[in-house]
Amino acid sequence: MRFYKIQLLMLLIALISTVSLQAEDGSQLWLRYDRVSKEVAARRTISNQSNHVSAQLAAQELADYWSGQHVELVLDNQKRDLKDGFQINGNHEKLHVIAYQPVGLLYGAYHLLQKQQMGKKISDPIAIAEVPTFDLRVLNHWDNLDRTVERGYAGHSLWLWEDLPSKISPRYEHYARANASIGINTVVLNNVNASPQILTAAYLEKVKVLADVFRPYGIQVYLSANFSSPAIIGGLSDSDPLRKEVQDWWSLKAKEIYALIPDFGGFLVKANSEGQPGPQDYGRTHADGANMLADALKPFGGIIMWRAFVYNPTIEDRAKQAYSEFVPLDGKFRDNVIVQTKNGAIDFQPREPFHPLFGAMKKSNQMVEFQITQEYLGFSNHLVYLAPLFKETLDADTYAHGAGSTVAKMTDGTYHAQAKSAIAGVANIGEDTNWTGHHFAQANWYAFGRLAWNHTLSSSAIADEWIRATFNNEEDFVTPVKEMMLTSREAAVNYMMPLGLHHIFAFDHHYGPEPWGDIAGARPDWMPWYYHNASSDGLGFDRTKTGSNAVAQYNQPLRDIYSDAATCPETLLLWFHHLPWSYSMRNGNSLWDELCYHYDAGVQEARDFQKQWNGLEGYVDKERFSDVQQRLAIQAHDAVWWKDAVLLYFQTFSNQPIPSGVAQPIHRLEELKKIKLHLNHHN
Ligand code: GCW
Repeated sequence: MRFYKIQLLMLLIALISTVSLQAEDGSQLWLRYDRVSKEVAARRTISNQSNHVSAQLAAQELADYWSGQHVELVLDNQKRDLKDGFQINGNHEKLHVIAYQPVGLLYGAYHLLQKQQMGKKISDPIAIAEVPTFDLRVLNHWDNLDRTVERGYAGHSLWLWEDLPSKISPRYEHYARANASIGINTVVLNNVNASPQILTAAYLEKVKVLADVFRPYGIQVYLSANFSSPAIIGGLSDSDPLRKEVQDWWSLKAKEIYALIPDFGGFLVKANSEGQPGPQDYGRTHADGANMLADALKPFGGIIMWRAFVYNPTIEDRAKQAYSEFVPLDGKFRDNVIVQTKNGAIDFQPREPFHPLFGAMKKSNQMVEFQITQEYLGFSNHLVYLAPLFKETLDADTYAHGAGSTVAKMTDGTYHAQAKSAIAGVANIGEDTNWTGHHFAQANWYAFGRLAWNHTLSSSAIADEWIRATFNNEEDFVTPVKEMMLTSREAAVNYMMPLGLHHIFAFDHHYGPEPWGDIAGARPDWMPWYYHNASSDGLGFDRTKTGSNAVAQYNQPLRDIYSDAATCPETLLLWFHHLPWSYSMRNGNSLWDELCYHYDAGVQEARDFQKQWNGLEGYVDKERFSDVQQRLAIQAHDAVWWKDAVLLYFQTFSNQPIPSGVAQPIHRLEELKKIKLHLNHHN
């Protein structure tokens, strides 16, 4: 009898595991909750007094998927300090999820479901409180109205503008739910290279429909605004921000928008950057432009996110330009303007020092913009887990208010009271079935959301949650996959641009290596040589006093640390210094040899990912297993391409052999130079 029982149990386990290894297409993301049985549902109650739609959603999610104890959802209007967070109190019999805002109940519900998914026991008694570190947790979509996505690698845009407003894709709600489950509460629907058409009445009707779908999930909609909209769609003679007619146009536009979407968030603006129009077209400043829009939205509680990504082909080092333009404007922005600055001073490179503006604009609201989509990190072909990159910036010390003034604290309201603190990430989401192209790119969307909610979480803890939710809880799977994820960013830096090298990508599409790139007549600051400065006497960009002096934009002691090659972190060495090929690194290797070792290590790491993944076949459904396997092969192949291209090219300057411990190139430089990828800029 007993034997029989064990057999039955084994059969059951086998059955369950084949069921869980059923084909999966990734469409469910990390939300692979099991629906509870009728029996379980009858055993526990989910109670909710509120008729607010977000509270009801919370109750519904728990009713469908929560297999634990009784839960009571409680809105408490005394608990202002919780903001949109939640508290969970109780014991093994009953839990109370308490929130100040209805959406807090929804976040609390997802918290419980996530713990359940991870196989985590809820401690008894339990008393936790979570208050998000940033108020606005923002996705920036670079989606165009023709449904191409700038720097998007997961297919076309999710927004079916042609079908809207009458036809509503079910994916809009799936998208909102996924965001809510990780706390993302703000989305900018369209590309910062903005079509003015988005602000026409016809498009606003469509935007309203999306806002209505997102609202129950606590998500507010923003739009990217083209600064020339008054002239282009309003028929005005110009868009000068100091002209009354222009100001009135924006005020009326604001009125029109808020009549349709009462909780509309505001505008994101890319102005006087890469050819976009802006206030400087009329001799006005960024503050003039931002404040004019801020005044138009102020009566409705709207916010302007004004980008600091500005640079022109002048003789000033590109890395210095945003600081030069924005620091003189510090303190001149309205309180409903937030200056949105990319994490680094150039452009979402595999590694950059943090942007010096974060440590300099002490009297302005600031927010970080990260890039979740992998424009410079292998598109959706490479497995690169970005939480370590995000953390590197957030945890970087700006020394603006003495030691400990991290970028996170400079933007989360710790030092500068912001009406709303915020953080943004450029989305990697498209209409691909699995949303992000690479199954592991889902982890970057997830990680951005989790860090926006709590920037003190570790990359490892976030990876752990994501792997368990997205795949399974088997330790023999979770441990190696986590290790792979945690080393992947450094691996990419190694095979693409180690030791502070940057922007040596192929022109325009930014996928492969092109350190030799030079297009006659093109902007120097779009050419790789501008950044690497390779010559027979050495490599790197001198940003010390003897060079562009970009180091002066950092607070002490960073200025001194970065200025001296002996104290500059070696990870940033060639960002700040131009050094001879024979320069002696801290481990005694010459710069040239060290460069070779880094590229070689990158290749080895990419190959290790393949091996590690191959050993995990039994733990993942076939579909996702082989999709990831194929992309890892591309990644390993690309790593060799990068290594050979960069080393062979720089060797023409260093005139030194590749050290014996490093695999010799398998390509010839002349062949590599002929490779021309015709990758669509937009897709
Ligand atoms: O990195 C560059 C991208 C552009 C992008 C720009 C920006 C939206 O290559 O595609 O345009 O940054 O952030 O404005």
